[in-house]
Amino acid sequence: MPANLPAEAKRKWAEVSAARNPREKLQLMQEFLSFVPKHKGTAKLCAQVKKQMAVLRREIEEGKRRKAGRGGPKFFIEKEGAAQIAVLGLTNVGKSSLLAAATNAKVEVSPAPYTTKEPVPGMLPYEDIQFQIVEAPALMKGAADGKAWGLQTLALARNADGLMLMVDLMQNPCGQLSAIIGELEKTRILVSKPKARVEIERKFIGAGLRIIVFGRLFGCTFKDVEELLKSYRVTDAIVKIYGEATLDEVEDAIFESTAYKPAIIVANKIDVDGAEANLKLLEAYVGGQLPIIAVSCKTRQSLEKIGEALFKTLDLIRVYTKEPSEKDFSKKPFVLKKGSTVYDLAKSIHSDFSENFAYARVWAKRLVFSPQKVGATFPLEDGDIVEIHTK
Ligand SMILES: Nc1nc2c(ncn2[C@@H]2O[C@H](COP(=O)(O)OP(=O)(O)OP(=O)(O)O)[C@@H](O)[C@H]2O)c(=O)[nH]1
Ligand SMILES: [Mg+2]
Repeated sequence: MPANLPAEAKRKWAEVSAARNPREKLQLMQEFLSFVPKHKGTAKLCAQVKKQMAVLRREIEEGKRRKAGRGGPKFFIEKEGAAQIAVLGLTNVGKSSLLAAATNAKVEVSPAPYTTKEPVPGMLPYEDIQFQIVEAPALMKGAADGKAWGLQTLALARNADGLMLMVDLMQNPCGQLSAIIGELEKTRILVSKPKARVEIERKFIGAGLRIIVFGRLFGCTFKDVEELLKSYRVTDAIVKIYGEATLDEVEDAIFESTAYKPAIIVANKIDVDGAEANLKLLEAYVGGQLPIIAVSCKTRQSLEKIGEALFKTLDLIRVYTKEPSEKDFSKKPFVLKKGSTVYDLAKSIHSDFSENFAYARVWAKRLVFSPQKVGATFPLEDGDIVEIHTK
């Protein structure tokens, strides 16, 4: 990634980021590319932007088809529940069977390849929460290069909160997994935690720029980061830097190019002969890098393990709220990221709530006495009960 684009290119990218309409975005990306000098240092960036443009073009095409009443697949699925999980796999691995067996979705299961042609959502219950599981149309080699609906499936994966990589234990599961991960990597979606992570949350104009370094900057100073962001007109945002980040990685985040998605592997068809041996091969291949759940959608073996694996891998916690005037806490928890504070909870309940926050009372097993009066920065854990008091 180059750290030396001309000023007009950087300005143009600021316009791309601000554009909400796909047509306008596409046009601005085209203009952006015309300002980028073509050499080795910018080749990766150009390829990435062109891929984003290809996805936009398809989106526009689909929109037109739908307006014309000709239907066509709908690739965007509104998020629901604790998190949206995209189910990715080659054809016939049993993605629809999983939705049929573990969720409320109505799907078509068939031995014919490429049966599912548009994403199908279903809710998978886990204790007192639900995950939204979305079957993505099958991946194939070449998906990232635009084969069939590959780019849309990958865009769906990029938008999801987590991934389920599904393989068939009747076939060579290692080859399938490496094909899926290969296509993901080509569109710069990572399933293993990168050493550094940079999140840019854009804010309304006038909000100002806040940079929070949780980890450490590598080979650059805080001021370098600030200047780079400003040169791209990222002036109203909260930028969080985790791990050991270089200036290149900050620039990557500006282009929204590298995304990390927590993932679990679901190895299906454990009921068939030879599946156990294939599972051993898969375990050796993965080497503990990602959790593997061996299941059978046919016999329903171990399907109940999926919810817990997702909950753990996505680093989630459940927090129960209580009205000051009421005796009982709500049975429906708020689902937050591990490491969230009372302030994050207040914000997710209502933006007003965080502004008028006075103090909270927390009931938790780990506290010596409950409830305890706490401030906004109090770190929450799974199972905590919180009562928020406003000014
Ligand atoms: N033995 C066995 N067969 C299974 C299992 N799960 C799915 N199948 C079979 O595998 C075939 C494909 O299943 P689907 O659920 O349609 O697969 P898919 O991944 O959704 O496939 P496409 O949408 O076409 O890409 C069907 O014939 C299923 O009956 C399982 O756990 N065990
Ligand atoms: Mg299917």
